Amino acid sequence: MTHRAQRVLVTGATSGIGSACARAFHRAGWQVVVTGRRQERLDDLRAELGCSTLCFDVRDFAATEAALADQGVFDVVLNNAGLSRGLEPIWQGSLDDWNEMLDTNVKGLLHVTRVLLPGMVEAGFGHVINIGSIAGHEAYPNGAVYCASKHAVLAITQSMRKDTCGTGVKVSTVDPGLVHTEFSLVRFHGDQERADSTYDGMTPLRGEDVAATVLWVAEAPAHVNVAEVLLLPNDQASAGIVARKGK
Ligand code: NDP
Ligand code: 8X3
Repeated sequence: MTHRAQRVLVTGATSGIGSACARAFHRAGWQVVVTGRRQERLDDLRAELGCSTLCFDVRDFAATEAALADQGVFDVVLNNAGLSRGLEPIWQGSLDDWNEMLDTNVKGLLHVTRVLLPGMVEAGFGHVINIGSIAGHEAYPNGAVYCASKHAVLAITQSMRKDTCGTGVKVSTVDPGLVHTEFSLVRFHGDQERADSTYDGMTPLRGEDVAATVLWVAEAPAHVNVAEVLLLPNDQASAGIVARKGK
Protein backbone atom coordinates (compact mmCIF):
# COMPACT_ATOMS: atom_id res chain seq x y z
CA MET A 1 0.00 0.00 0.00
CA THR A 2 1.40 3.45 -0.89
CA HIS A 3 1.41 5.98 1.90
CA ARG A 4 -0.31 9.30 1.14
CA ALA A 5 1.68 12.34 2.30
CA GLN A 6 -0.33 14.34 4.81
CA ARG A 7 -1.30 17.86 3.78
CA VAL A 8 -1.23 20.94 6.01
CA LEU A 9 -2.44 24.51 5.46
CA VAL A 10 -0.48 27.10 7.46
CA THR A 11 -2.03 30.58 7.51
CA GLY A 12 0.29 33.51 8.19
CA ALA A 13 3.42 31.63 7.14
CA THR A 14 5.38 34.63 5.87
CA SER A 15 6.91 35.22 9.29
CA GLY A 16 7.48 33.98 12.82
CA ILE A 17 5.52 31.02 14.15
CA GLY A 18 3.85 30.31 10.80
CA SER A 19 7.08 30.09 8.81
CA ALA A 20 8.67 27.93 11.52
CA CYS A 21 5.64 25.61 11.38
CA ALA A 22 5.80 25.41 7.58
CA ARG A 23 9.47 24.37 7.82
CA ALA A 24 8.79 21.84 10.59
CA PHE A 25 5.94 20.16 8.68
CA HIS A 26 8.06 20.14 5.50
CA ARG A 27 10.96 18.49 7.34
CA ALA A 28 8.55 15.88 8.72
CA GLY A 29 7.47 14.93 5.18
CA TRP A 30 4.14 16.75 5.00
CA GLN A 31 2.85 18.53 1.87
CA VAL A 32 2.67 22.16 2.88
CA VAL A 33 0.40 24.95 1.62
CA VAL A 34 1.24 28.37 3.03
CA THR A 35 -0.66 31.65 3.08
CA GLY A 36 -0.04 35.31 3.82
CA ARG A 37 -0.41 38.71 2.22
CA ARG A 38 3.26 39.31 1.31
CA GLN A 39 3.74 37.65 -2.07
CA GLU A 40 7.54 38.09 -2.07
CA ARG A 41 7.91 36.16 1.18
CA LEU A 42 5.56 33.47 -0.10
CA ASP A 43 7.78 33.19 -3.20
CA ASP A 44 10.85 32.80 -0.95
CA LEU A 45 9.15 30.01 1.00
CA ARG A 46 8.10 28.25 -2.19
CA ALA A 47 11.71 28.40 -3.42
CA GLU A 48 12.98 27.05 -0.08
CA LEU A 49 10.40 24.33 0.61
CA GLY A 50 8.78 23.60 -2.74
CA CYS A 51 5.44 24.29 -1.05
CA SER A 52 2.27 25.72 -2.59
CA THR A 53 1.42 29.32 -1.79
CA LEU A 54 -1.84 31.28 -1.57
CA CYS A 55 -1.78 35.05 -1.23
CA PHE A 56 -4.88 36.53 0.42
CA ASP A 57 -6.10 38.53 3.39
CA VAL A 58 -7.98 36.37 5.92
CA ARG A 59 -10.16 39.39 6.81
CA ASP A 60 -11.74 39.24 3.37
CA PHE A 61 -14.20 36.31 3.30
CA ALA A 62 -14.68 36.39 -0.49
CA ALA A 63 -10.90 36.30 -1.05
CA THR A 64 -10.51 33.52 1.52
CA GLU A 65 -13.23 31.45 -0.12
CA ALA A 66 -11.80 32.03 -3.60
CA ALA A 67 -8.33 30.93 -2.46
CA LEU A 68 -9.37 27.86 -0.45
CA ALA A 69 -12.63 26.51 -1.90
CA ASP A 70 -10.98 24.14 -4.38
CA GLN A 71 -8.13 23.03 -2.10
CA GLY A 72 -9.79 19.78 -1.04
CA VAL A 73 -9.55 18.37 2.46
CA PHE A 74 -6.46 19.18 4.53
CA ASP A 75 -5.26 16.80 7.21
CA VAL A 76 -4.35 19.84 9.29
CA VAL A 77 -5.53 23.44 9.08
CA LEU A 78 -3.28 25.62 11.22
CA ASN A 79 -5.06 28.91 11.97
CA ASN A 80 -2.02 30.98 12.83
CA ALA A 81 -2.45 34.31 11.00
CA GLY A 82 -2.88 37.01 13.60
CA LEU A 83 -1.50 40.14 15.13
CA SER A 84 -1.64 42.68 17.91
CA ARG A 85 -1.76 46.44 17.47
CA GLY A 86 -1.02 48.84 20.30
CA LEU A 87 -0.55 48.46 24.04
CA GLU A 88 -2.29 51.27 25.86
CA PRO A 89 -5.16 51.94 28.28
CA ILE A 90 -8.55 51.20 26.74
CA TRP A 91 -9.56 54.88 26.70
CA GLN A 92 -6.59 55.67 24.45
CA GLY A 93 -7.07 52.74 22.08
CA SER A 94 -7.33 53.25 18.33
CA LEU A 95 -10.47 52.06 16.55
CA ASP A 96 -8.37 51.07 13.53
CA ASP A 97 -6.15 48.90 15.75
CA TRP A 98 -9.17 47.29 17.41
CA ASN A 99 -10.83 46.52 14.08
CA GLU A 100 -7.64 45.08 12.63
CA MET A 101 -7.13 42.74 15.60
CA LEU A 102 -10.72 41.55 15.79
CA ASP A 103 -11.09 41.21 12.02
CA THR A 104 -7.86 39.21 11.72
CA ASN A 105 -7.63 37.15 14.90
CA VAL A 106 -11.32 36.33 15.28
CA LYS A 107 -13.10 36.81 11.97
CA GLY A 108 -10.12 35.72 9.85
CA LEU A 109 -9.88 32.46 11.78
CA LEU A 110 -13.63 31.99 11.37
CA HIS A 111 -13.44 32.70 7.63
CA VAL A 112 -10.78 30.04 7.00
CA THR A 113 -12.60 27.57 9.23
CA ARG A 114 -15.99 28.19 7.62
CA VAL A 115 -14.58 27.46 4.16
CA LEU A 116 -12.59 24.33 5.05
CA LEU A 117 -14.40 22.63 7.93
CA PRO A 118 -17.47 21.40 6.01
CA GLY A 119 -15.25 19.27 3.75
CA MET A 120 -13.40 17.86 6.75
CA VAL A 121 -16.62 16.94 8.52
CA GLU A 122 -17.97 15.34 5.36
CA ALA A 123 -14.74 13.38 4.86
CA GLY A 124 -14.70 12.33 8.51
CA PHE A 125 -11.11 13.36 9.18
CA GLY A 126 -8.88 16.37 9.66
CA HIS A 127 -7.55 18.54 12.43
CA VAL A 128 -8.00 22.25 13.04
CA ILE A 129 -5.20 23.66 15.20
CA ASN A 130 -5.66 27.24 16.33
CA ILE A 131 -2.85 29.43 17.61
CA GLY A 132 -4.25 31.13 20.70
CA SER A 133 -2.14 32.83 23.35
CA ILE A 134 -1.57 33.20 27.04
CA ALA A 135 -3.60 36.36 26.35
CA GLY A 136 -6.56 34.04 25.84
CA HIS A 137 -6.22 32.82 29.42
CA GLU A 138 -5.41 36.09 31.20
CA ALA A 139 -6.45 39.65 30.45
CA TYR A 140 -3.47 41.91 31.03
CA PRO A 141 -3.38 45.70 31.41
CA ASN A 142 -3.35 47.76 28.19
CA GLY A 143 -4.18 44.71 26.10
CA ALA A 144 -7.98 44.62 26.32
CA VAL A 145 -8.79 44.06 22.68
CA TYR A 146 -5.90 41.70 21.85
CA CYS A 147 -6.73 39.68 24.99
CA ALA A 148 -10.42 39.70 24.01
CA SER A 149 -9.51 38.39 20.55
CA LYS A 150 -7.50 35.51 22.02
CA HIS A 151 -10.18 34.74 24.64
CA ALA A 152 -12.52 34.52 21.63
CA VAL A 153 -10.13 32.09 19.91
CA LEU A 154 -10.20 29.85 22.99
CA ALA A 155 -14.02 29.98 23.16
CA ILE A 156 -14.34 29.23 19.44
CA THR A 157 -11.89 26.33 19.79
CA GLN A 158 -13.79 24.84 22.72
CA SER A 159 -17.19 25.16 21.04
CA MET A 160 -15.84 23.77 17.76
CA ARG A 161 -14.46 20.73 19.55
CA LYS A 162 -17.93 20.07 20.95
CA ASP A 163 -19.55 20.63 17.55
CA THR A 164 -17.19 18.23 15.76
CA CYS A 165 -17.13 15.53 18.45
CA GLY A 166 -18.02 12.25 16.76
CA THR A 167 -17.29 13.47 13.22
CA GLY A 168 -13.66 12.30 13.20
CA VAL A 169 -12.36 15.89 13.07
CA LYS A 170 -10.02 17.05 15.85
CA VAL A 171 -9.86 20.60 17.18
CA SER A 172 -6.92 21.85 19.26
CA THR A 173 -5.31 25.05 20.41
CA VAL A 174 -1.66 25.84 21.07
CA ASP A 175 -1.35 28.92 23.28
CA PRO A 176 2.15 30.41 23.57
CA GLY A 177 3.55 33.05 25.90
CA LEU A 178 6.27 35.40 24.64
CA VAL A 179 7.73 34.30 21.30
CA HIS A 180 10.40 36.36 19.53
CA THR A 181 8.94 37.00 16.07
CA GLU A 182 7.80 40.12 14.22
CA PHE A 183 4.79 40.20 16.60
CA SER A 184 6.07 43.06 18.79
CA LEU A 185 7.30 45.07 15.81
CA VAL A 186 3.78 44.86 14.37
CA ARG A 187 2.21 45.62 17.78
CA PHE A 188 4.31 48.79 18.09
CA HIS A 189 3.75 49.88 14.48
CA GLY A 190 7.39 49.41 13.45
CA ASP A 191 9.10 50.85 16.57
CA GLN A 192 12.05 48.42 16.70
CA GLU A 193 13.46 49.69 19.99
CA ARG A 194 10.14 49.27 21.81
CA ALA A 195 9.64 45.88 20.17
CA ASP A 196 13.07 44.67 21.31
CA SER A 197 12.40 45.82 24.88
CA THR A 198 9.59 43.25 25.12
CA TYR A 199 12.27 40.58 25.51
CA ASP A 200 14.72 42.56 27.70
CA GLY A 201 16.63 40.34 30.13
CA MET A 202 14.63 37.18 29.41
CA THR A 203 14.78 34.28 26.97
CA PRO A 204 11.59 34.10 24.93
CA LEU A 205 10.34 31.15 22.93
CA ARG A 206 11.41 30.90 19.30
CA GLY A 207 9.03 30.14 16.46
CA GLU A 208 10.74 26.74 16.24
CA ASP A 209 9.70 25.89 19.81
CA VAL A 210 6.06 26.51 18.97
CA ALA A 211 6.43 24.61 15.70
CA ALA A 212 7.78 21.52 17.48
CA THR A 213 4.71 21.54 19.73
CA VAL A 214 2.29 22.08 16.85
CA LEU A 215 3.86 19.18 14.94
CA TRP A 216 3.58 16.97 18.03
CA VAL A 217 -0.10 17.90 18.37
CA ALA A 218 -0.66 17.20 14.65
CA GLU A 219 1.10 13.84 14.71
CA ALA A 220 -0.62 12.37 17.77
CA PRO A 221 -2.27 9.00 17.03
CA ALA A 222 -5.74 9.19 15.45
CA HIS A 223 -7.51 8.33 18.71
CA VAL A 224 -5.62 11.00 20.70
CA ASN A 225 -6.44 14.72 20.67
CA VAL A 226 -3.99 17.03 22.42
CA ALA A 227 -6.77 19.54 22.97
CA GLU A 228 -5.06 22.50 24.63
CA VAL A 229 -1.40 23.37 25.19
CA LEU A 230 -0.14 26.41 27.14
CA LEU A 231 3.49 26.84 26.09
CA LEU A 232 5.61 29.31 28.07
CA PRO A 233 9.25 30.36 28.12
CA ASN A 234 10.90 29.16 31.31
CA ASP A 235 11.33 32.85 32.24
CA GLN A 236 7.56 33.46 32.12
CA ALA A 237 4.99 32.26 34.68
CA SER A 238 1.96 34.25 33.56
CA ALA A 239 1.15 37.12 31.22
CA GLY A 240 2.52 39.60 33.76
CA ILE A 241 5.14 37.57 35.61
CA VAL A 242 8.35 37.52 33.60
CA ALA A 243 11.77 37.01 35.21
CA ARG A 244 14.17 39.55 33.71
CA LYS A 245 17.88 39.52 34.53
CA GLY A 246 19.06 42.82 35.96
CA LYS A 247 15.51 43.99 36.75
P1 NDP B 1 4.39 37.57 13.03
O1 NDP B 1 4.05 39.01 12.93
O2 NDP B 1 5.82 37.18 12.93
O3 NDP B 1 3.54 36.73 11.96
C1 NDP B 1 2.17 36.98 11.75
C2 NDP B 1 1.72 36.28 10.47
O4 NDP B 1 0.32 36.52 10.30
C3 NDP B 1 2.42 36.81 9.24
O5 NDP B 1 2.77 35.74 8.41
C4 NDP B 1 1.36 37.69 8.57
O6 NDP B 1 1.53 37.61 7.16
C5 NDP B 1 0.07 36.94 8.97
N1 NDP B 1 -1.08 37.83 8.92
C6 NDP B 1 -1.34 38.91 9.68
N2 NDP B 1 -2.48 39.51 9.29
C7 NDP B 1 -2.95 38.78 8.24
C8 NDP B 1 -4.08 38.90 7.40
N3 NDP B 1 -4.98 39.89 7.57
N4 NDP B 1 -4.27 37.99 6.43
C9 NDP B 1 -3.37 37.00 6.25
N5 NDP B 1 -2.29 36.82 7.02
C10 NDP B 1 -2.07 37.72 8.00
O7 NDP B 1 3.80 37.10 14.43
P2 NDP B 1 3.76 35.66 15.13
O8 NDP B 1 4.38 34.62 14.30
O9 NDP B 1 4.25 35.84 16.52
O10 NDP B 1 2.18 35.45 15.23
C11 NDP B 1 1.51 34.30 14.74
C12 NDP B 1 0.34 33.99 15.67
O11 NDP B 1 0.85 33.68 16.96
C13 NDP B 1 -0.65 35.15 15.87
O12 NDP B 1 -1.96 34.61 15.86
C14 NDP B 1 -0.30 35.67 17.25
O13 NDP B 1 -1.38 36.29 17.86
C15 NDP B 1 0.11 34.38 17.94
N6 NDP B 1 0.91 34.52 19.13
C16 NDP B 1 2.13 35.18 19.10
C17 NDP B 1 2.88 35.25 20.25
C18 NDP B 1 4.18 35.99 20.30
O14 NDP B 1 4.63 36.37 21.42
N7 NDP B 1 4.85 36.24 19.19
C19 NDP B 1 2.45 34.60 21.49
C20 NDP B 1 1.17 33.96 21.42
C21 NDP B 1 0.45 33.91 20.27
P3 NDP B 1 1.37 38.83 6.13
O15 NDP B 1 1.77 40.07 6.84
O16 NDP B 1 2.26 38.44 4.99
O17 NDP B 1 -0.08 38.78 5.77
C1 8X3 C 1 1.34 37.14 22.42
C2 8X3 C 1 1.92 37.05 23.78
O1 8X3 C 1 1.95 38.19 26.08
O2 8X3 C 1 2.26 39.60 24.12
O3 8X3 C 1 0.07 36.60 22.35
O4 8X3 C 1 0.10 38.69 24.63
S1 8X3 C 1 1.52 38.45 24.69
